[in-house]
Amino acid sequence: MNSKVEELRARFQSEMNAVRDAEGLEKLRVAFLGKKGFITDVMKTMRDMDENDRKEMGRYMNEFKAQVTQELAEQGKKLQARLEEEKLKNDVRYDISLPCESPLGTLHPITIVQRELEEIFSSMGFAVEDYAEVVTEYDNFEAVNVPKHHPARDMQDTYYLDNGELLKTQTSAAQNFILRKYGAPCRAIFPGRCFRNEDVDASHETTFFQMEGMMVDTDISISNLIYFMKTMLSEVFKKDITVRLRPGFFPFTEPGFELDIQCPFCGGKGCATCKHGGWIELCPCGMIHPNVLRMGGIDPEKYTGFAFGLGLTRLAMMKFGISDIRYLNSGSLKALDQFKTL
Ligand code: FA5
Repeated sequence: MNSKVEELRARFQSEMNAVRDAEGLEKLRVAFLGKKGFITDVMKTMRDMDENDRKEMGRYMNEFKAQVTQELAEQGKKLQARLEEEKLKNDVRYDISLPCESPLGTLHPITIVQRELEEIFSSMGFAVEDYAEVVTEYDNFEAVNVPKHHPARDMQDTYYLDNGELLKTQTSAAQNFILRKYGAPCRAIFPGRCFRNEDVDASHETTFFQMEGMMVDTDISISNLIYFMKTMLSEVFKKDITVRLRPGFFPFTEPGFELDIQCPFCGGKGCATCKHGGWIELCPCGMIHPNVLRMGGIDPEKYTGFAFGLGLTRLAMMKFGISDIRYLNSGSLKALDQFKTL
């Protein structure tokens, strides 16, 4: 009797050793545990046995059945684990042992200059602020003394949303927010992306960056403005920079200026970068208009301040000798890859 079970056990072991996959394992299960399997067959023959033999055989068969069930389950787990291992091995995404061949990225030239400026101004006690790209008409125009129908709006046509908000045309759109946030005295810079409905050419984009700065305190004068501009530009170009102010009109300044720098490339002698004039127009600025201070909750009788709106994109172009603004938004790695070492 026992020999019958041992024969089955040996057969099971030999077939189990030959199993290579889940399909083979399932076939083995059906062959031994299925309704028409070997174990059922033997069980059926037990009906004709006398009681003692039937009991003995029943015990053997129950033990064998338990053994078969357990070994099938264990082998199932092993096969599953092997399958997953194979899958991982063949899946290159998970092969962390492969050498990394993707080239390292680099900071965008504008980001490089922006971070440099943030460091320079932080060291002079300025807070670095951020502001939204979608702003209200009030922020962008009214709060900086450009009422509805003012002709200055024509120069800054932009993209309007259905709800009346717009993509900001100038970082000056954050002036009111900054004045209200800090009150007086305050020193802050706020770089940001600006948008204008512009004919695109080598020096004009529809999307570009500016960096605005403001300083408000008692007795702030144009000398303070010149000092900070000169210090900042000398740091950026790593040499002493000569600046000059020309009158410029901005409704939010009184007086307003265009700040030019003596060309840092030819020292003012004239070259292609300064279009042979020796000077480069770089940074509109001025003393903050009393109306703007008032709208920002600051008493213009007590406080004065300066503001500037540096063309960050143009400064980055100048610093890195980039001849066409369109490279900067192009996503062209050929153009942008050169700044890897900076
Ligand atoms: C202004 O935007 C004023 N808000 C600046 C200002 C701030 C003046 C505070 C006084 C006080 P303007 O439109 O000139 O000014 O733009 C400032 C700078 O942004 C320009 O000198 C230029 O460098 C840059 N800029 C303007 N339009 C574009 C454009 N389409 N593409 C690239 N850069 C631009």
